[in-house]
Amino acid sequence: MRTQVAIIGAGPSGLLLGQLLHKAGIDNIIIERQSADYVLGRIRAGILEQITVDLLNEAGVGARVAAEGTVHHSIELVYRNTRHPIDVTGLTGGKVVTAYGQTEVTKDLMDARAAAGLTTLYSAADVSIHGFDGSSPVVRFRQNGELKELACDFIAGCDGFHGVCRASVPEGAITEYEKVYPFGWLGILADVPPVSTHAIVYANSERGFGLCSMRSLTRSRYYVQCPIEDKVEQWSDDRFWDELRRRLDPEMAERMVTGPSIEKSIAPLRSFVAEPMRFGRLFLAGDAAHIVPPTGAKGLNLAASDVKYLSSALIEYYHERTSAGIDDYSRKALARVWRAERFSWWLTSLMHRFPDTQGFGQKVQEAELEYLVNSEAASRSLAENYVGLPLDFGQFR
Ligand code: RFL
Ligand code: PHB
Repeated sequence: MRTQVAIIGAGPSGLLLGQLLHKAGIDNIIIERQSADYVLGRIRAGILEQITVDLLNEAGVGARVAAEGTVHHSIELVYRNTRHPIDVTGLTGGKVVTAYGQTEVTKDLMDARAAAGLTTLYSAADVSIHGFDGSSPVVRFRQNGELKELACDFIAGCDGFHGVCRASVPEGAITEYEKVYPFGWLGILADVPPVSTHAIVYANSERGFGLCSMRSLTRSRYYVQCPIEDKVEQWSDDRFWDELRRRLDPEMAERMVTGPSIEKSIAPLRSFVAEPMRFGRLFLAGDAAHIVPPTGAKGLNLAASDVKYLSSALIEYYHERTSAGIDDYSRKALARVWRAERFSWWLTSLMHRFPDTQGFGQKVQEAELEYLVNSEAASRSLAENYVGLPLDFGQFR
């Protein structure tokens, strides 16, 4: 088998890259470890920056997000059990974010890929990558017990944090920066109307962080900060609803509709960046290269911006026969990655209870929140990061 770009991983990064390259006439094959159903069953992100929605349009899959996504013009911050709206659209000259689940993004991209007759090899075992430091990279894997080989010009490592691509780079050629947070998020999905349909609610409380999000007008996604060692079995639905209510303002707590959960999981929180994002003919994109804590809703959006930079660079390579774009990919992508890392770390630090921040820490957080909601400059800084900094931000200054 041979293709121009071998893409490892059929998450949002890999699928979006495949679609953008196909639109530009560049041949690609995706190799995915899991089955398509397994990939679609993972409940993850829910908030899309306009840049991400624009890319979905560019990839030809923007119709359903336009019809079914919910546009948000603000966010709500809760502290001392009082709610404070931040007018994100007013503070950013008209920008918005869209509530639309990662599962739906993945489904739209998978459907478009199938409709275009493009190859995705699911349930591929023992995937390994070779020769990316030379001119003839190869991907080897096993499917239905049979050993297969895919020759290509380039490999795109879109295989997430635990993937094989970053791990295949020789030690010493990569620098990793990491911060692990001393708590997790317990998330539930429930078929109840969201308590807030016009804005995501972020709550700082003495009992820990709480978040109210949505997947549709009839499906809610809620989270509470929990000890990292907790197990899902320790959290009955009743315990979850009771805890979330206690972290919100009384009016919202009263109004919240509860019901049985249809998914419940605990996710660890981590900040991580691997530098650089290119090694010869291997490029890393999305979670394969970096992780943010979910507080800023940046993970999926960063995956999308990496893919925008990478697809443009590869298109330039094939159409104009210049390597300038691919040579600059890592620098460009990392500049945006670090801005989102900073924002996600800051919002995580501001909104959570840390084991070592007792009374003083809580007071300082409240003082900063007070400043944030009362200072236009501070609110604007939050808003411009939340909607997503421009793709060329700071590149030309
Ligand atoms: P993904 O989605 O992890 O996809 C990688 C794909 O690669 C496959 N794979 C392999 N394939 C072949 N060979 C191998 N050796 C392979 N190893 C792995 C995997 O099966 C998978 O299909 O990475 P991608 O595409 O870069 O997308 C990134 C996003 O998924 C991620 O950033 C976000 O979901 C992060 N994230 C959130 N981001 C947000 O913007 N807002 C959120 O609210 C939010 N919530 C979350 C999240 C991530 C979570 N995780 C990781 C558990 C909540 C959770 C719980
Ligand atoms: C989600 O909908 O899952 C979500 C929304 C906003 C966040 C994190 C997660 O900041």
